[in-house]
Amino acid sequence: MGSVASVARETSTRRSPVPDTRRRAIRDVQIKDNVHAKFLARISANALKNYGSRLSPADVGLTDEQLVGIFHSQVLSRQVDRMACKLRAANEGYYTVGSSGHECNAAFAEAFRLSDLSFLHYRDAAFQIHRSKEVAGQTPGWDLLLSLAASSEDPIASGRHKVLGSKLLNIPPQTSTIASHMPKAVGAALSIGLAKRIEFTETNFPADSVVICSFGDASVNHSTAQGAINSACWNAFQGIEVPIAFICEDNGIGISVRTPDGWIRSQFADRAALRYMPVNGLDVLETYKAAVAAEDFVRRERKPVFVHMHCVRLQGHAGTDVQTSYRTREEIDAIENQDPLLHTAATLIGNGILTGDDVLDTYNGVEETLARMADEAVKRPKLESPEEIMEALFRVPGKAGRKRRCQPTCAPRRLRKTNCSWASLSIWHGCWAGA
Ligand SMILES: Cc1ncc(C[n+]2csc(CCOP(=O)(O)OP(=O)(O)O)c2C)c(N)n1
Ligand SMILES: [Mg+2]
Repeated sequence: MGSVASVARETSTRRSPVPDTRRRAIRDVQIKDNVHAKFLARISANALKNYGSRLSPADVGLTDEQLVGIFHSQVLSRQVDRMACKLRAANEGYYTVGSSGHECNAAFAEAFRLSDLSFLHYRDAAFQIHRSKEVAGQTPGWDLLLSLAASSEDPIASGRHKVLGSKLLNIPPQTSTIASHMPKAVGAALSIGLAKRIEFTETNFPADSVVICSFGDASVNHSTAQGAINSACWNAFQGIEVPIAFICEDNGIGISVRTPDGWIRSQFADRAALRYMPVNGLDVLETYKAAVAAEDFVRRERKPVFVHMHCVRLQGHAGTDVQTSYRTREEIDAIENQDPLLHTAATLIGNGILTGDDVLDTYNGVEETLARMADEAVKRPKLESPEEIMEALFRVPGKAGRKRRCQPTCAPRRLRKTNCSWASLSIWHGCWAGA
């Protein structure tokens, strides 16, 4: 145990890691980034022979503008990941688990409704960014930077952890504890039908809402995931409404442990009361097509669907991960060559929607803007004391001028008599996220 003085020193270092006078502009921070270098080189040289979709936007019912919008969300997500690494290198950021390689999940945000509660995998920044475009005044890039910099102004965790989430976007915040969100998601899906059965109308969600629940291929092995999926199937099997879209983002690995080839398919392709839909999650048009089919099925049938989205994990588990300790350089190179952003860019260029220069302008422009924002985000206030950290968790109603609108026990008496879990009913009631 350190002395009081050393603890105080450590605490003050944590509060203000980089004095203002020694701050470097984030844009000047250099990081090793092969994926970025390959993206720039291939777009600049128009070396896109191996990239792009066999489909056109019209084939899947997307306008050119919609596809450009999805690409922009993918680019912003990618550049946030790059900024996270730069912030870490400058000792200004505290989290580098990114979304690179998973960016086609933006297609699910396009296909589903804003009012569909979405319990997201921690690699779903592109989904959140894309959904944010449906609500005026959203600032997803700024919010994510505040979260990375652990600022108390981060709107979802107030500087406690980097999490995705937004009450306005109907994305309940998640911890990084794998699969922990899945029982909540199933509970929320069950509560949609339950609310109708008991004529519970105190909700802002439409009666035909569905729930989205995404997760990784290794997370599926967690007992929490197994229990959640089993529970969804068990209920659906006997005709109970469980409108949930499970999206398994299969990048073939969990930290450094490989998922055996065919494992996910073997577990979920032929399961009672679960519709299985595999998709190439590197191809944004294929992904959108599958997302539309899944959305249509789950909304109409009110039964669970399992979308198996094959993707890659670029840049390791986190920016600090040394992939070479468990993968050969050849493997890493082959994975980097499957960058979904290159596929989307090639699709846009191949369909005459954007030129290579347009793509580079978007990519570089987003980076430039984010870097300027990052310089400001690191200066925003941080939590200063244990009391501040705990304050939001144990806030006394009415104290500090901010009343909690809902407590776990606030549900009407008739709901307390049901078997439905409190957590899912309070989610359905709309009182999560400290509202
Ligand atoms: C309950 C729990 N156990 C272990 C971990 C450590 N952990 C973090 S991510 C991860 C692997 C997740 O892999 P996957 O589900 O495939 O998602 P990916 O990171 O590949 O997208 C593990 C084991 C954790 N966060 N929570
Ligand atoms: Mg994985």
